[in-house]
Amino acid sequence: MEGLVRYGTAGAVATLTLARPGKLNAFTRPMLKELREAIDRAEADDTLRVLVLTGEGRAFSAGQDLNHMPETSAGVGVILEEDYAPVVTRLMRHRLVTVAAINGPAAGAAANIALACDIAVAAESASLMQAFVRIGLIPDAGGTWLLPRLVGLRNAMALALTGDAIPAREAQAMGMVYRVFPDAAFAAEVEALAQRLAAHSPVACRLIKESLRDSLGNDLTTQLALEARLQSEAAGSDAFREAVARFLAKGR
Ligand code: LHQ
Repeated sequence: MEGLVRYGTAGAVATLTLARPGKLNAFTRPMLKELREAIDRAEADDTLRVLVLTGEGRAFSAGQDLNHMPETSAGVGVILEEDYAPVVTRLMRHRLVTVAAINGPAAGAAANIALACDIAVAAESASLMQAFVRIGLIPDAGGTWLLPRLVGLRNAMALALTGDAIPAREAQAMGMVYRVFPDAAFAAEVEALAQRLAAHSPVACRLIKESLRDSLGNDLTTQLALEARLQSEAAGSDAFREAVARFLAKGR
């Protein structure tokens, strides 16, 4: 470990902090390896419920470090498949509820890694940028798959073709970000949100994630059947039984 991604826990919340602040947390291969390992470490820890991904210093991340580009164009495809795709797929399929805490600019692949988390929140001064077109590239790290689904084809096209930096409030209006918090309160708000999520039934959270992710490839009939199956499982959980008992005990 070179300490390019910090790993911390507080109760059932793991926080992964991209930690190359002098380089705006831009990604290198060793850093992506550390990120993958940290994501796996959180997945394997049964005491955890929530994973928060954030950046140290003034940026979330500037995306791929342009000083550490592969020497050949074929090499670009290799690092996308070997370094970026495993991060995106691990985040999208993670056992924990994943929260991107976008503390500052999130550019290129970093924006799309943030979007791959279950929930994204942003500091008021943060921004998201599909920077790729500015350097003659297409969105990667899952961007071409995620963007049309999150913001619709019309916005996805505009984001990708302009490369505009989208301020947090506009990103929220577009559907890329759930909540925007004042900069001064950001860390505390993220912590409060994470702890609140961590208190929810892990069974329900797992099944919510599975049902919503799977819906993207399902028709309505398939999805209704999936809901029936997964809801039966949720209804068999202690969390459901206890919540109903509490409700009835109040005499309502
Ligand atoms: C940087 C970077 C950076 C190195 C700022 N690299 N130094 C994956 C795999 C393989 C191939 C290709 O693609 C990909 C996916 C990608 O992620 S491609 C997209 C890569 N990212 C970008 O193109 C974003 C470039 N950066 C920016 O647009 C801005 O720097 C942002 C919006 C991140 C921040 O803007 P500011 O707050 O105004 O900061 P700045 O521009 O002044 O940057 C500060 C320093 O950081 C500066 O260096 P200096 O020595 O002048 O202080 C930048 O050169 C350096 N830096 N991004 N990606």
